[in-house]
Amino acid sequence: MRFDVLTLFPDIFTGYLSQSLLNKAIDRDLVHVDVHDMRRWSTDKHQKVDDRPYGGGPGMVLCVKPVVESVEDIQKAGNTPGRVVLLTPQGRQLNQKVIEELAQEERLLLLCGRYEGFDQRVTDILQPDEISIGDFVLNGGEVAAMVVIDSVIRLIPGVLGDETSAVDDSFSEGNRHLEFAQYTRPRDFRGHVVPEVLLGGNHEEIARWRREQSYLKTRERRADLLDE
Ligand code: 6GU
Repeated sequence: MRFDVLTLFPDIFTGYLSQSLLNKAIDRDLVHVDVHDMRRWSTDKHQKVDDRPYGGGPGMVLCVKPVVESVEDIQKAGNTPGRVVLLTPQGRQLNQKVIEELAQEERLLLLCGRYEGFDQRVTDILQPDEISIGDFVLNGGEVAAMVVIDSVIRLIPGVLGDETSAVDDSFSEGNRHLEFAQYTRPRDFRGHVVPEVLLGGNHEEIARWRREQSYLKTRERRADLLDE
């Protein structure tokens, strides 16, 4: 799967992209990520890509020209045009279902906003899939773009070591419960002991205990998931 990220702050992505899981996926050609600095499409001598809003008001608005032209050029540079995703607090809210939908794509273009947002004509012309990661405000779409990449790549076959591990994830299709508690050595840490059932080796009993723990935790913390 190929991701093209369009941002004014490409350096934000370097640390994230070099983390081992993603790096391995990139080395094995399962994932390809290109980060593009939108300033490259500025025709201004100071590489300006934003301007004051018509009608007045605080802040700056990202200009239509560099944004639309960068998307057009980047689309042309690949084999197939990608689905354009615009990260904005005004978008539909991201959840695992949306992630599963995005993971079906061959290519995604992730447009990261900054400042007070984009000129409306960016949306009118590109008709992107507008996505928000929740009801809170970030300084820009970069962290949200990393959230999208991070959760989408888990679903690409071969990216995770164990192929089944994403299937069991909370919120995945057919799985609407929180995960049961896990323990590893030591058995006793300052008097906090591992539940006896996990030490016995009775797999049926362990599975039953985990299902029950998972249900109880979901009922206590996220009863809304059980209603769905
Ligand atoms: Cl995608 N962008 C910004 N700037 N703020 C957000 C967001 C995105 N999702 C939630 N808040």
